[in-house]
This record gives sequence, structure tokens and C-alpha cells, in this order.
Amino acid sequence: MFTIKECDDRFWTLMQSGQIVLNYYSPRGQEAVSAGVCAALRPSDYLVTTYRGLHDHIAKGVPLDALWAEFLGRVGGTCKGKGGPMHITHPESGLMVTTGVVGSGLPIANGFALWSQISEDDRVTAVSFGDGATNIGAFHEALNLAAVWKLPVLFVCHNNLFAEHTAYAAGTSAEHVADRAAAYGIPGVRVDGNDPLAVRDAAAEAVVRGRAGEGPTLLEAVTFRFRGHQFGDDGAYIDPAIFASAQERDPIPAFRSRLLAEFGMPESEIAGVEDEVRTAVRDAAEGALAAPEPPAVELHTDVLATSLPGGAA
Ligand SMILES: Cc1ncc(C[n+]2csc(CCOP(=O)(O)OP(=O)(O)O)c2C)c(N)n1
Repeated sequence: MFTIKECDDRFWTLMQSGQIVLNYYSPRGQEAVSAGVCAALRPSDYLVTTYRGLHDHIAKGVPLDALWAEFLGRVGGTCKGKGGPMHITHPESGLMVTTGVVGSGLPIANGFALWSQISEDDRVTAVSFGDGATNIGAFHEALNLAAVWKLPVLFVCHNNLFAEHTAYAAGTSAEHVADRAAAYGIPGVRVDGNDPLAVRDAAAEAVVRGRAGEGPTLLEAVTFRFRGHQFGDDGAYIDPAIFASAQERDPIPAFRSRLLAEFGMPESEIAGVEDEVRTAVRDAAEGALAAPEPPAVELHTDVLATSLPGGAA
């Protein structure tokens, strides 16, 4: 969670100072959702995420140097600098797709899970999306088909209470996202998305169900995003009282306090981890800033397959 926050802070500072230009959707405030879900997944399990995906990329284990390089469009990136922040793909860590099309990740996750079911590879696929995405047709189609076919999928709604500038209740008929699971006869679970352990426990139960062939689960993790929809959004449409009460539940200081008080982790050990993280993030950022952009000739490579798996022409 601290690595996510640290990366987010650094991207923010670099953008504010004009040193980098990105399409950037901050996950600040949503760190506990990704940390909890990924703690319940195996490294070999799959994750599909969205444009607001930095927290998922880090929690699933995408190496920081390749992640930073891809965000900055540099040669050492996960997609050789040709995907950018909205298209992070790193199959080695199970981060399969990052998509900018709202709701599109859910049917893609079904595809991965269908292959796992057919090939019996024992994988579960998790897919992240926002509350707004639950009003898109693809959400309903994907839940229905995953339920009918009992696919090993964990649908994770990061409910940050806003879809772009639209507050939850202004665009969503259900009182809670989790209620929508009933329409498809699957479990719908609502958890405190600022509590990484609550998220981990709920996700772990769903993962066990998925692996056992019992089908998908809809998990709604209720959280907040502190830096607006995207870089440049001043959040003027957010009621200051809602913002202030969300800030009181900021998962980063809250979990730090729990580590000290509830788990007896010494302050020096926490500070040591934070220092290590700061150094790793600084190194990844500096490495990416110093790396070259891909040469123009790269425009024409990796675009079309020249052969198909299995040797077909
Ligand atoms: C199909 C589609 N429609 C509209 C958009 C424009 N758009 C980008 S993000 C967004 C809001 C989505 O909100 P939500 O699903 O709650 O996710 P959040 O951004 O809060 O993480 C919209 C409407 C898009 N990218 N794709």
C-alpha cells in the first residue's frame, strides 16, 4: 500500500512540475482494495484492470522499473514503451490487461477464466472496475455468463462513490453494487475497501469458491479517491463534508496505526520498510526518466503476428 502511495505521490509531483505528461488516474485512497485482493490471489492467478490501475499493477507484482518505464513511454517498459499508462500488460506477473474502455475488462476476464476452466490450470481471474462500470451492459452480460458457466472469476468493484463527475446515487439504481449479484444468483459481498484485511478475507473466500468450480463472486469494496477523476480534475463537484469524512478513513495512516497498536509492529520496522520503498520508487522513477523513448522503427514491430501459436502460418 505504501509503494502505491509513494508511486502516486511521485507521478503527481513530476506532472505538477511539468517534467512528465500523462493521462493519469490516481488510485490514491484505493490502495487497500488492490493490496487485499492480490494478497488473496496466487502469483499465477490473473488480474484485469482499468485506466485507474496503478494500485493493481503494483499489488499484482509488476516490477517497478518496467512499470515506470511504461508509464513514461520508455524502451524498458512492460510493452516497450508503446502501451503507456492505460495499457499496462505484464503476463509474467499475471497482470494481463489494462483497459481504458469502461466495463470492457469483465468479459475479457470471463475469457481468461473460461480457458482456465477448459485447460484445468487451477487459476482464478480477478477483474477490477469502478461503480460506474456496473451501469454498463458488459457488466451485466459478464456476470450472467460467468454465473451460467460457473467461471472462476472474482468481480471486484472499487466503489469510490463517483463515476467521473457523477455521484453514485445519481447514476445507479441499486442501493449497493453488491445487491446486483442477486439478479445473477451469485454471492454479492460488500466490504470496507479501506481495510486491507477485510478485503483480503472476502477475496480469499471468493477465490476458494472459484477454484472449487462453484463460480463467480461480486465483491464491492467501498472506498474513495482523493485526487479526483484524473490529473487536472479539481473535484469541485464533491461535497466538502464527504471529502473530509473520507480523508478521516484514509487507509494509509489507518493501517499504519493498526500495525503499531494492533499487531505490535515496532515504529522502527515500519519506518525501515517506508525508507526501502522510497528508495525503490525513486530509483525506478530516475531510471525511467533517464531511459530513451522507443525509436520510430518500433512503430511497425509487434503490431501484427507473423505466425500463430502452434506453428500455423
Ligand atoms: C465505454 C466508455 N464510456 C465512457 C468512457 C469515459 N469514461 C472514462 S472513466 C469514466 C468513469 C468511470 O467511472 P467508474 O466506473 O466508477 O470508475 P472510476 O473512474 O471511478 O475508477 C468514464 C465515463 C469510457 N472510457 N469508456
